[in-house]
Amino acid sequence: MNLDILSDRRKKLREHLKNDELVVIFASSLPAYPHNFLQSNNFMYFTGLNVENAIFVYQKRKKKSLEVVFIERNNPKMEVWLGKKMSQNEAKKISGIKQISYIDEFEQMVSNWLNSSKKCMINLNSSGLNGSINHQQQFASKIKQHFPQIKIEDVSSRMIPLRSIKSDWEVAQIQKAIDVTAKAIDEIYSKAKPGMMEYELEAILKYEITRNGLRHIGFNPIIASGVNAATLHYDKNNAKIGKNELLLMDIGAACNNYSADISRTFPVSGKFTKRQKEVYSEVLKINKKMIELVKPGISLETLNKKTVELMQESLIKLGLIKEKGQYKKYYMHSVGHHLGMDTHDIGSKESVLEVGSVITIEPGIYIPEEKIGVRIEDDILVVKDGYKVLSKDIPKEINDLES
Ligand SMILES: [Mn+2]
Repeated sequence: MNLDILSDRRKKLREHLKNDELVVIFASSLPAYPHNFLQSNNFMYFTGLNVENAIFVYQKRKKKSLEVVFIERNNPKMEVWLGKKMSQNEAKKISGIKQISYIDEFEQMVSNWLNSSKKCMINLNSSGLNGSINHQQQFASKIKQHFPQIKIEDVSSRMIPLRSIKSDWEVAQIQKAIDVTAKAIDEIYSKAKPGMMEYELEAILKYEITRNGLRHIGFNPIIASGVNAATLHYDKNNAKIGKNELLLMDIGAACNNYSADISRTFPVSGKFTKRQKEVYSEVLKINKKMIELVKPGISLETLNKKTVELMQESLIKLGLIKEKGQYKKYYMHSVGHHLGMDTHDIGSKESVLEVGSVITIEPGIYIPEEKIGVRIEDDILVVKDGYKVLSKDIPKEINDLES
């Protein structure tokens, strides 16, 4: 990764801080076997380091800001088991951060900096009162005990203005994730047959993603046939695919922590029934109309309202509802979200789109009593004169899906 990209991000962070404010961002820990390590997005964003148990510290100072990464020391006795730890020099080279210290020095050094701070921002990653306490939450409660005068804040609010506008490099990572997902979808289109298990298609997805050079998926894939497609977060993927059923897949590879998020729905037997075609056509029409509305200055909220209007018309036309107010029975989610390092990326629902925003457009109609669930989801980049569909090459026309 280009060192200029990383140092630009840290410079931008500086613009969003007051003097002496401290930012402390913890890397992910190494998970238990299998070691499918996925770095914390905010840590990755500023350091580019794929190293576990590290900590990034930033303090805005009048002249030159403080930038330090703390990493684990190499333990020669453990080398034969786990390999060598990243060295200070390697960390310096990859991140462009000059000061690399060791984790065992963290508490003493950070105490000095806390002495001059009024506020400390941490990637708390709270998982609620019933979740386990992570390292950063332990650190936060230590600060509360030793430095009760310091205000602690979650770092997310400072990350929104930085991460919600994507650079060319970031768009290229999302595009790569989409292109690999597209290859997997092509394979699924050609190999899916009635009688197969949903997880066989999940296996094709994971095989194609790995074979094409990406090691992570963005989120648990949804491969849902028939009535399962009407369960929004279905991810059991363990049912047998019936004859004449529709299959809804909501899937995405990840490239350098940037996720694709694509939904496609198709007839596994190769032909839509008359009713399936009616429902699919309405969703496709709304998908296209909503994409055309994407442009700088429009808010996700406005897009949501417009989608509801179109849905109400379609659901009445399909004979599913009589009054507009009943639409939630068949369409109950929002039309899209920001897409980036998190599949549901940071950014509020009220946020107004800007050049460089990346969002999803994903209308859907779900009719469990007819065993039909249809969602068509594309990934859209906001550009100066409107939109660019990053997933435009993934077939969604009825003719293409039937051939
Ligand atoms: Mn989505």
